[in-house]
Amino acid sequence: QVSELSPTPQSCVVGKGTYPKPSIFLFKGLNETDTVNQRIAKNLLPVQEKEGKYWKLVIGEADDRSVRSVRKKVPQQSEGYYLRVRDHEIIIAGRDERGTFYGLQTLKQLLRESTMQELEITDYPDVPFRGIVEGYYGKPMDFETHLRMFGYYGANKMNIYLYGPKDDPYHSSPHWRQPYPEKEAQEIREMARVARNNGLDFVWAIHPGKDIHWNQADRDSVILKFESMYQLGVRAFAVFFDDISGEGAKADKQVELLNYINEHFIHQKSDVKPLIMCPTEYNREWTDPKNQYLETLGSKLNPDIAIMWTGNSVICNIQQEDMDWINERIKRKAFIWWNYPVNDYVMDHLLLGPVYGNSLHIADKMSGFVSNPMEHAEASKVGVFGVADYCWNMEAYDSDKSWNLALKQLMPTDADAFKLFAEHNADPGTNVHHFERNESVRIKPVLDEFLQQVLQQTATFKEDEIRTEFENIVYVADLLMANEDNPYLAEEISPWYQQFKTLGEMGIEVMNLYKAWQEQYQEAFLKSYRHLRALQHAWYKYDMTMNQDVPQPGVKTGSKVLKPFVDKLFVYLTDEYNHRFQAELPTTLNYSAYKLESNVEQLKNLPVFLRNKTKITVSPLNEVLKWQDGGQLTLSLGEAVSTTELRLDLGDQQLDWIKVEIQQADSNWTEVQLANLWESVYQVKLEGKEVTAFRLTNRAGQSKECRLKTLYLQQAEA
Ligand code: LOG
Repeated sequence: QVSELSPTPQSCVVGKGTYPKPSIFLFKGLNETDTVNQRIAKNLLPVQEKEGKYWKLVIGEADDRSVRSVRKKVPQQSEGYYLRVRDHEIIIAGRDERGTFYGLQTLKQLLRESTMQELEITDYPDVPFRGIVEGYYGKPMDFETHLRMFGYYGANKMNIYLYGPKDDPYHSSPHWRQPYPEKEAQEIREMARVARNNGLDFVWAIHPGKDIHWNQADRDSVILKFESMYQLGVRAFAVFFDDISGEGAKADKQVELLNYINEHFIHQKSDVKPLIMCPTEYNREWTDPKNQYLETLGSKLNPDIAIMWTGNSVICNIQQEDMDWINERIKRKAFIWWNYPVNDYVMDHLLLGPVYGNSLHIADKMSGFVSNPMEHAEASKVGVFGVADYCWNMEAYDSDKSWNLALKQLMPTDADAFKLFAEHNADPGTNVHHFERNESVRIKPVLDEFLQQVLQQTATFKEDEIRTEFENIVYVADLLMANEDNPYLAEEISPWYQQFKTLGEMGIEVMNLYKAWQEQYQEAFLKSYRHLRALQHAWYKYDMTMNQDVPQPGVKTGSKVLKPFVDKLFVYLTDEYNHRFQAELPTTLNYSAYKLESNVEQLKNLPVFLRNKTKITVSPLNEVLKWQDGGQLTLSLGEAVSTTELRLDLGDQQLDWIKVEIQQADSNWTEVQLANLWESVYQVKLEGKEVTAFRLTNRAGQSKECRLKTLYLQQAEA
């Protein structure tokens, strides 16, 4: 029972006594804690159940009279608490009010059980700031979702939430200088209030670096904006300089501004938390020793300003030596911005696997650790739960245990079903960050072995196990689609359930195909073949029509292990069949025939999609693109495609430095002309030309910094 507490307490000693769960509390010391804690305490038990013997609930902070008897047991660490359950008496003594708040959260979890266990918990967090940075590209969470999430973050003992969605125009350009319109302002006021009631520091971040001027007017702009946020009840602030280039990216200028804000705003208010900043070189891969960017921050930035850091690259796992490397440079403990489970670079995938990979021995090397979620708030709870557990008691963190608990809480009535789904929806697929997650871990060795046996034409053993896996997938997908535990979750991810079902059906059918092949039963083979073709078509259609309004459109599931297995087996068996019976059954899959090649580091692994069946689209890049002189991107189409236009937006209004060439059936390259449509949007008119490939080259004679916002080739209507 107690093993299900999360985050895992530092110490929990269970005694012998077991008691029926309390139905009435008699409070002691209630008015010695703060109003938030009072409200939580009063709501612990439903009001209607007022029958039976009462339990005494004693609450207070270390120095309060009410908890005098256990004063020495309260941990010294801030936000720590001591909780004791004995026969009909519960004591919660916090080191401070936040500590008491956490004691109450633990009690809430204990009250979910059917009985009360005698126990003593001594508990405190390892990492000082633990929480969320809503810092992704894409649709910011809506107002109600924010309020709901704050409850979840607080219940998992996170204590900080940074508001910085890239696509909020009042957080970043164009409107960072202006105050929010009335409606949004009132929403932020309410968000700050609800965050506080859930034990969270609500940090409002500004992202001014795209067009800031390093002068007094813009120093005032930042302070005025902060002041307007202060008026709305915001008491913590951050300045983000990520994903910018040019003038805004200069370390000494950033330092000057930040120290100024610190002195003239943060320090002027007695109730505002220390400032947090996100640097432009926020990961090691992007640091250029020549610039001495980090060293400048380290030596000149006021030591009470926290500096964020994503690790060795944008999305990665963090080890001890990585922490030492950055801390040495910035002369303080880095504040980790962990880009997981965010999926703004692979929006067709869900990241639902366990939280793992970071060292369990780095708690004392960081000042904070915050997770950047997916825009799917509910689905992100899987990752958030793990992060909260990891940050609280790092050395004791058990990623699988934590993951199981998270899944169970998210979908209590179908926890096993949800787990099977999550197992097969973990990896982001091919991506520019080279970030990978384990997927389909349980079944992968079985599939690998089976496939090998088939290919080597030796006896196969595990067909039943594999078939059962796919049958379970179909079964589970139906359960998930009907499940009503969490309507928000269903709203976010139901397209993936549907696609998961199709994948299960394909799996079953490919096993039928195998069986027919083995038994040399031609008619059955053809029947399975036709069904597989139909399922492949359904998959493709779904991928082409659902979730289209995002940078990486479509719906992918099981893309690391299951889908490749099904495809490989299908192609192999059909080829064999064709060979033996001189048949010509097509084996073409909906694999993209498009091939992107580049010698520009950041462009190498970019996914390419067909959007709405007509636009051959290169996935945009979130971060600043550094394109070296002569650097090239080539997209081959695999066949001649009749096209009407090529569209290009590199965030640059003067695109004279890009050479665009197309290749036609004669395989010669011809240069074509870019015409400006508006702002930084450019077009090449192709007027029905049959194109087999196109390429872009930087001919500036120097390296260029730009953004890859839009790049697609429009096909002519068939
Ligand atoms: C952005 C962030 C984005 C994330 C993942 C930081 C500091 N900035 O590449 O807004 O959600 O990566 O795509 C980032 O991570 N840029």
